[in-house]
Amino acid sequence: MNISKLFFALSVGVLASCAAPQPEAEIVALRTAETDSLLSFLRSSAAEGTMFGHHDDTCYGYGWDVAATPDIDSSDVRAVSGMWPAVMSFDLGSLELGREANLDNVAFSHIRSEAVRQYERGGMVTMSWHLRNPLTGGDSWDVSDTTVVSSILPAGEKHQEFMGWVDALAQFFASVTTAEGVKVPIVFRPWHEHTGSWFWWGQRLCSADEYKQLWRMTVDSLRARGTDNLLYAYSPGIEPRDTTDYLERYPGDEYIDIVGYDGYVYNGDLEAYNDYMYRLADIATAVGKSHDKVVALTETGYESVAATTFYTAHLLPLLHKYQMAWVVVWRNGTKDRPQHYYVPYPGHKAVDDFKAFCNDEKIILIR
Ligand code: BMA
Repeated sequence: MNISKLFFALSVGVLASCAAPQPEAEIVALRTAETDSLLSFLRSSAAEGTMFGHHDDTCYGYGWDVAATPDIDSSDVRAVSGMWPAVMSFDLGSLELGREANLDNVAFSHIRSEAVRQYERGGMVTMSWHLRNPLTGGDSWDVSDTTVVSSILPAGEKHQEFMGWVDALAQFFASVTTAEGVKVPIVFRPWHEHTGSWFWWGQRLCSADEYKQLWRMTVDSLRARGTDNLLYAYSPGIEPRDTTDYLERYPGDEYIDIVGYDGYVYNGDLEAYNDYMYRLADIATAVGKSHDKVVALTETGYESVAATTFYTAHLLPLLHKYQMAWVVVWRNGTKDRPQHYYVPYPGHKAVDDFKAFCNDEKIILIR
């Protein structure tokens, strides 16, 4: 499906908007007119189709890397399908350290310019945050200490340092602007996959109450710094058995705009994949309905696209059954991990299947 018709509504919103008056010194859920337009668009577009997204799509891929060849303008999705992903996903990990490039060696200046390009071509931008562990100095996956979340909450020893990290985020989000000065709307997806225990903010690493406080503090602090171009996505893993599990750590309706989930094929077990992916789709859909939120499939994929029919025989039927605003598959990270890619590259055995998926009437990319 061509995105242009669906995005007509969004563009009209963008063109019709002008600088919204901003109340002073009040922490309320401020949103730019463009960010509001994106939310309205997402609330109706899921009934028409699902936008296809790819993490780090225009940063590197099979046999190319902007970090090594700055002038290269490529995309594995485009090389195979002839279209741009409707959603570009990026990660902000290491921004908090003041680094120039993120944990996967993508320059923040590149993320900024690619986010603007994506907005200008009528697409959506989402960002995750694989930030460092502020207490141990390790990475997001350092789960050696169970007091990290409490250490950054207001009474904790690392609170002030973490507020500096939020300053860096706020400055970056404000800097993602077009030449005309429009801030690009971004779906921010922090503290993800928290129902598993592989990140320091995970299930066994903090209490439900601490996790909720973490979210609220993050969002309130961004709002207090004037950040007004974000929507917020909640994305647990596949662990929840029902809506009660799913909502155990939900920070509240005023902090969340999109409910989703992250789930991958593990150990080649597609039967199990279908099982939990449909279960979580049922749960997220029910929560979306009862809490009046947009539903999305915030991360998925099969590493190395190891089954040639993964896209049309497994992912597509799911997206036909449920109304998901978008789906993001993870990065083509072959530059540092040869098997770690989720979109077939030119010559790969799953190319035909992927093309059929992209050309399906329910799947939205940008021509
Ligand atoms: C993970 C893997 C890591 C990467 C991180 C952030 O799932 O792809 O290699 O550093 O996402 O992109």
